This record gives sequence, structure tokens and C-alpha cells, in this order.
Amino acid sequence: MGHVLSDDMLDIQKMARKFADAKIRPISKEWDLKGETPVKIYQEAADLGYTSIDIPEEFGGAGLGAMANALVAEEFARGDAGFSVTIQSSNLALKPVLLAGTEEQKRFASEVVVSGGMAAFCLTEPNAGSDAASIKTKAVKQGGEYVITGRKCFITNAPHAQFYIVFAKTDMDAGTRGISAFLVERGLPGLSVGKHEDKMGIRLSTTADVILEDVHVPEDHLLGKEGRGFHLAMQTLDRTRLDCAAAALGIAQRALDLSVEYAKTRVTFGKPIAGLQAIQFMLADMDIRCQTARSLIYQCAQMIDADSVDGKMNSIAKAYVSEAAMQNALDAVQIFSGYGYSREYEVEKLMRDAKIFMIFEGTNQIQRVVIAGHLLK
Ligand code: COS
Repeated sequence: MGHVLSDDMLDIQKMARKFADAKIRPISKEWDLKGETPVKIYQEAADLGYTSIDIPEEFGGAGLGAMANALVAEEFARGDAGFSVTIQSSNLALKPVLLAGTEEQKRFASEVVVSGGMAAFCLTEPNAGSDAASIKTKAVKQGGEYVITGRKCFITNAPHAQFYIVFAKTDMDAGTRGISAFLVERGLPGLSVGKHEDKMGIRLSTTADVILEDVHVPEDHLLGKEGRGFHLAMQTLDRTRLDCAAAALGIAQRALDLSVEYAKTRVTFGKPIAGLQAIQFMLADMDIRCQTARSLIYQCAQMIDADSVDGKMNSIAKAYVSEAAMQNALDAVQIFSGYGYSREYEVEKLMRDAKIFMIFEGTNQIQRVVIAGHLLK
């Protein structure tokens, strides 16, 4: 597939693979058991520019765009999907700032992410996941401030974030048009982080509630216009679902690579299982999924870089690739059989890591709602 990439993109891919092989995969198992983010390695990745690939040069990033970022997300996920998600979640929180923020907000938030600080996108609530419009967190204007109260849940990077993008209702009766977005800095009185979720997979990424109890935020921390927060969230997800797909591809490809290697060495009935058509067909199907996924991701990335974002295509990529990753991980466990079910082998972790990609950044059912919405409008 390399031939569709420019030499610059191939170089980025190669360097990211090298970093993943040398720095991420070797620590993956230990940190998966701990269920924590290896902050030191994250900082090393930031120092090498991997957290700021898609941040414009004027704000201190590399300005390399969506394609380069997707390549890094895939390669890092081949090392460890949770680590890749940690970086992409900072990008997810930065995206609405870059889309709608003031010059000062863009400068502040970019500087945090470029220098290795993390950020968190806070939309989901205990009773508002897929139905994002029904959030209950509210922001009441008082003089020159907003006072924010509410609870966000399943927030990636919450324990480490330097800033939070919080979606809250500024008008409880205006539906989606009553939602606004705020840039909330860590350390403000009333803001706290709940218990760290003990997750099934992507355990190198940390997830927790964000609790806001009368948090006073200066009015210039409103992001974009009042009442446009829901639109901003949707515009953000229209772009970032691609990064989610790219990380899922890392899992799908890793499952295939490990399966090919194992099939050539595992002997049954006197010969390697790679000689059995039952195994060959599984490997071929796994590769069909990887190559189809990659084509889809490259197409979506090219469109974003050409300033022609297509939310439907990014939803297709997110749904297809996450399902491909899940199926490839399941097939890898099947090929490894009993060994695949053992924690000693990496494939069981791939299976645990893959599942969340069908759930977060909009469940795959929601992606289908979005796709059908485009078809029927
Ligand atoms: N870009 C810009 N605006 C959009 C948009 C998009 N992609 N999608 C919807 N909107 C706008 C609509 O145009 C409409 O605006 P107006 O009020 O100005 O007409 C408004 O948003 C409401 O749209 P709609 O009625 O379609 O909203 P719904 O409440 O029906 O929700 C879905 C639509 C289900 C698509 C949305 O709630 C969603 O994406 N949910 C999943 C959220 C999610 O991904 N959560 C994961 C957590 S973040 S990691």
C-alpha cells in the first residue's frame, strides 16, 4: 500500500513504526496490567512531535495534516492501542479549539498539547451518551463568568488533562441550540476527577468522571458562540472519527501480522498450520479487511487535507475499521486457539482493545444513524 503515500508520508510512517517497536510495545504488557498511562513515554512521543503532527505550524505544531496523523495513530496502535488513543484524545479535545477558538485560546491549548500536556473532551454524561443533546450539565452566566455544574463520564485522559473541553447547557429549553462549549483549565476550584475506570481494554489510556461543582469560568473561555456547542461537537467528531479508525487499523494489522507469524511456526498434523486452507482463508480475509480499511482511511485523510471533510465517509471508516479490528482480533485468537486465550500471548489483549472502537466516539449504531441521515436528507 506504500505506493499511494508520498516520500514524506512514508518517512513519517517509518519513524512512527520505529518508535512503536522500540518504546511502546516493550512496555505495553506491563502497563496493561497496571491500567495506567506511561506518562514518561507520552512525553518522549511529544518531544519528538508525535502529539502535534496535525497542529498548524503557527501554533507550534508540525502542520502535517490528517494523513500524517492517521499514519502515526495506526503505527502507535500496532505498538499499543491505548497509547495511541491517549494521544488522539488530546487531539480530540484540541480540535474544537482549533475550529472555533479565539487566537488566544488556540495558542494556549496548542501549547499544552505540543509540549506534552494532555487534554480531555467532555461531552458524555451518565444519562447522555449516544443522545448527546440530552446533557444536563449547565453553565449559568453570572457577571463576567459562567458557573458550570454537572458530571461528565468515561472521559479519556481525565486524570492527566491540563484542560477540559466541557459541553454544557446555557439554555435548558433550546435543545441542541442551547449547548455551549467551554475551555476549562485544570485546577479550577470545584473541578475534580472521579475514580479511574478499570477497563477491559486500551488500559494504557486512563478514563474517569469529571465533576464540576460551581466551577467559575471567565466568559472569554466560552468556545465559539453561545448555543453553538453541539454543532461544534458534531463538526469535531466528523473529523476525529478518522483518527479512531486509524488506531483501530493498527489493531487489525497487528492481529494479522501475529497470526501469519504464528501460522508458519505452529505445527499440527505434522505440518505448519499455514498449510491448511482453513487457516489460509482466515488470513486472507484478515488482509482483505486491513487493505480495505487502509484505502478508506487514506481516502478520508486526503479529503480532510484537501479541506473537503465528509462526515459520512469518516463515519463509514470508523464503523468499518472498528468492526474489521474486532473481527481480526477474534480470528487471531482462533488461530492461536488455546494459546490465544492465554494472557501470555498478545492476541487476547488485541481482542480486549478492539471492542471499545465499536463504542467510543459514537457507537457504530450511531455511525449508521449518521450515514443513513446523509443518505436520506
Ligand atoms: N456538523 C454540524 N452540525 C451538525 C452535524 C454535523 N455533523 N450533525 C448535526 N448537526 C446539527 C444539525 O444541523 C442541527 O442543527 P440546527 O439545530 O441548526 O438545525 C443540530 O446539530 C441537531 O441535529 P440533529 O437533530 O441531527 O441532532 P440529534 O440530537 O438527532 O443527534 C446524533 C444526532 C445522534 C448524530 C448525535 O447526537 C451524535 O453524534 N451522537 C453521538 C455522540 C457521540 O459520538 N458521543 C461520543 C462521545 S464523544 S468521544
